[in-house]
Amino acid sequence: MTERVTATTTPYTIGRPPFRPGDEADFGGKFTEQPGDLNRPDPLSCSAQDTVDHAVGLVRVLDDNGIASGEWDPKLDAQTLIQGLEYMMRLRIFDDRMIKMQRTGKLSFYMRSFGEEAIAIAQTMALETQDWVFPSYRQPGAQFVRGRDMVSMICHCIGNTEDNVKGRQMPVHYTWKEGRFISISSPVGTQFSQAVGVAMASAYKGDDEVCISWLGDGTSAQGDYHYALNFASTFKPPVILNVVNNQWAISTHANLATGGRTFAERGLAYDIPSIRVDGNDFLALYSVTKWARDRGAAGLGATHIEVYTYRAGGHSSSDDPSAYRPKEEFKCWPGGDPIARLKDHLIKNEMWDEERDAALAQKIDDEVMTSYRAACEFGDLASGPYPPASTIFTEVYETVPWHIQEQREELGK
Ligand SMILES: Cc1ncc(C[n+]2csc(CCOP(=O)(O)OP(=O)(O)O)c2C)c(N)n1
Ligand SMILES: [Mg+2]
Repeated sequence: MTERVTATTTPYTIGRPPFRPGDEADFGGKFTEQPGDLNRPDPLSCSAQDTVDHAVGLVRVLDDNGIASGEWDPKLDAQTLIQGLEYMMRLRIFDDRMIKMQRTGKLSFYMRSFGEEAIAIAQTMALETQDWVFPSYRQPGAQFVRGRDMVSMICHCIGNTEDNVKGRQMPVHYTWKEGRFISISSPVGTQFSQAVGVAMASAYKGDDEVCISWLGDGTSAQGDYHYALNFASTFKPPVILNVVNNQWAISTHANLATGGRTFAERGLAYDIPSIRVDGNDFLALYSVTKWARDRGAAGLGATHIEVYTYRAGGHSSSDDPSAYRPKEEFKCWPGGDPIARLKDHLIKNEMWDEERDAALAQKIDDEVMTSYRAACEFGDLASGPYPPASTIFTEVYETVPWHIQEQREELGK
């Protein structure tokens, strides 16, 4: 899966998407990499050099038949696995409801985690509650793990009177201090250097706090990514830096974001242990993240992870992916569906069954509907009410600058 597809119409070769609309997408069926291919180095003595194979290979735990094996198997108990499955199902059902709200004019914009549910959920579950989460818009699921109230999340997406940021952010650009979930910024990539900086501060203070951050394949082409890696390499703070390679940055394919073989490999040049992991394998994600946390907490510095996955849905509610990729491309992704894979694993191990699964889906659906109605009581995009215009001016500056004060007076609010 690491072979690059290149265009030869230029004097040099540049990456291009493997398939375009009208092509029959085919990723070769299954991953060639198998669970057990890669060892699990001792997290407390591992160097970047020890992860050369991990940066070009693929850490997997679940095989294509839902069986877990290999040194990376985290051997989680049934309760933890079922909890993970529940969070992932909640995220998918929640996303579907939010998209319906967007299509019916109740909120303005939305971004789903479709196909990538395991990432924020398994990785946040592998952390401790005091750890700091620096997400992109594709990891809202971390909030479910940290216990955020769903009504509050929907109120934010609507930007109504109960929105905790009072409509100042785009929908899905959550911020949630209580859960140590740092504000998502619209300019992509800022979170990486913020995570490194907070991790440096935690280490300096001697706190047992690790930071985790995610950015996308496209975003990793920006300077912010390299600044963060350079500081992480130099100061060795407790931080986990994930590049989520979901193949696409809106309509630009991942092959145009790096000239290297894999995204993970770039971390080795910074002397940071770097691992490529199957992003649709809940167990592998959990295990690699726990390993990285152990390193960070022991004072051994950063871990760089490429999370290898596929963005099954559109980039956002404003995007139509059929314009740039085959419609059914995601159906042949070798990593499959992360929810179906964990469910299958649980059923094979007699920890779960179809009846319980259907009952859980129904319970979550009811919970989402009830939360949606409760949130709309505080206002929706179509009919309001909205936060007052005065909130443009409040709670941002401790001392309001004169020009902002002047604008407020001009508006008369
Ligand atoms: C600095 C900056 N440039 C461009 C954009 C517009 N934009 C938003 S998301 C995005 C694509 C990001 O793709 P990727 O990093 O792969 O993340 P994904 O959406 O796939 O999770 C772009 C170009 C932006 N928000 N900020
Ligand atoms: Mg992407």
